[in-house]
Amino acid sequence: MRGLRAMLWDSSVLDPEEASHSLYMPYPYLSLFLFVHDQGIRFHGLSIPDCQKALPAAPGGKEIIAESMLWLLLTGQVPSAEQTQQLSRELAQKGNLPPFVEKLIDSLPGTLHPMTQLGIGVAALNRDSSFQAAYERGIKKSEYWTYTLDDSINLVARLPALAARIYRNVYKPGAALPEIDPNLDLVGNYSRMLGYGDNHDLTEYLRLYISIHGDHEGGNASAHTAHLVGSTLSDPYLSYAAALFALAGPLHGLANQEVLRWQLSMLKEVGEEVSHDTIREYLWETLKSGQVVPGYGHGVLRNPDPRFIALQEFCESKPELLSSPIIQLVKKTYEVAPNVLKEHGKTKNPYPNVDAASGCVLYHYGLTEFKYYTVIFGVSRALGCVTQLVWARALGLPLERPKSYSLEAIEQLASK
Ligand code: AMX
Repeated sequence: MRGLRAMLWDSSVLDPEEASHSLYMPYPYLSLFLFVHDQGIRFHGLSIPDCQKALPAAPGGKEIIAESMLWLLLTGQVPSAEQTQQLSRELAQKGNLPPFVEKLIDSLPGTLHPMTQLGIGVAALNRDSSFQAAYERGIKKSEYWTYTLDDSINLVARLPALAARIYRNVYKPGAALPEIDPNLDLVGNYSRMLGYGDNHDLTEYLRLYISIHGDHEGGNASAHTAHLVGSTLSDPYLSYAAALFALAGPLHGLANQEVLRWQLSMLKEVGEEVSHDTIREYLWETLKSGQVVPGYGHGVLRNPDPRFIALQEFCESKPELLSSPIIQLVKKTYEVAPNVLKEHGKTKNPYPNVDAASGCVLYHYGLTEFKYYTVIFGVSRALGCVTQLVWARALGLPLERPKSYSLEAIEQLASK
C-alpha cells in the first residue's frame, strides 16, 4: 500500500526525496555527511533543524524537549518557554502510576520482554480512562475529543514512571525508584528515574531522541495501528497499547535493538581497528545469510533519515562520543553500507534510518541493556499517536474499514 493516499495525519509529513540535494564530493561516502539534511520530515512544516532553533529546551539544556514537541504537534504552534514549563509541571503532577499498575508490573517475570511489559502497563491504565467513563455515561460526538485529550495527557505523563519501573525491575531489581520531581521536564524525570539523572549529556540526548522520534506521518506501523484501533472508539490507552505491539516488531521499532546486537557481534568478530573492506565483507555475510541489514532502508524515505543525521550531529558535537569504538563503528558502517546495499540491488533505500545510530549513543553512556531501547522509542511515539487521536475525535473521523479481496478475486483481477 506504499504511496496509497488513505489517511488524514496533520502533525507531520515525510517527503521521500526532499533531502536529495547532496553537494558534489569526489569521495561518494563523504558526500553522505553533507546532505542538505534539514528536510525529509516536517512537523507542522518545521524541519528538525527548524525545531531545534524554534522549540524551547529544558532550563539549563539545549535540546528540544518532549513538551515543546507535543505542544507543536497538538496545536501547530510553537510554544513559549513559559507554556512549555507549564506543560512540564502539569505532566509531573499527573505522572504517578496508580498502585494497581505498579503491582501488576512488579508481578511480571524479568524474562518478559520490556516492550511486552510496556504494552501491558499502558493497556491497564485504561481503567481510569475518562473517555471510556464519559462514553458509558453517554456524551455527544462533539465532546469526544475533550475526554480523549484528557486521557492523552495523562498517558504521556505516566509513560516515564511506567517505563522506568520496567527498567528497574528487569535490570536493577531492588534499586530505589526516585519520586517524580515537580520542577523537572518529562524526560529529565525519566532520565532520573532510570538512574541517569546526573548524566547531563545522556539526559540531553534522551530529550532530543524522544522529541524527534515522536511523530513520523500516519502510515508507519505504530502510528497507523493507533489510528486504526482509535477509530473503533477504543480509548487512547488501548489504542496506544496496540501501537506499542506494532513498534515491537524487528522491521519497525525493535530495529534499534537489532542494530546494536548486529554491530556488537561485528565488533567482536572484526575488532575495533576495523577497515572499510572488513565491514564490507561483514555486510555481505549478513546479506548472503538472508538477513536484512538492521538500521538501513525505509518504507518511505529515499535518502538518509534526517533523524539519523540529527543524532550523528549530536555525536559530532561531543569529542568523547566520536572516540567511542561503537560510535566509530556505526559511522564507518555508514560509509560503506549504502554502496553494498546498492550493489545488492534489492532495497529501495540503501541509506540509514534513525535506528542505525540511536542505540550506540545510549550504549556508550552506559545504558547497555539493548532489549530496553525500543521502550524509549515507545515513550516517544506516544506524542504523535495521541495527538492524532485527539484530532481524529475532534474531526469526527470514521471507523477505518478498507476493502479486502479473496485470493480468487485477486487472480481474476490479475487475469483481466
Ligand atoms: N537489508 C537487506 N535487504 C533489505 C533492506 C535491508 N536493510 N531493506 C530492504 N531490503 C529488501 C527487502 O527485504 C525487500 O526484499 P524482498 O523483495 O526479498 O522482500 C526489498 O529490499 C525491497 O524492500 P523495500 O521496498 O526497500 O523496503 P520495505 O518498504 O518493504 O521495508 C524496511 C522497509 C524498513 C522494513 C526495510 O528496509 C528493512 O527491513 N530494514 C531493516 C530493518 C530496519 O532497519 N527497520 C527499521 C525501520 C525504521 C523504523 O521503523 N524504526
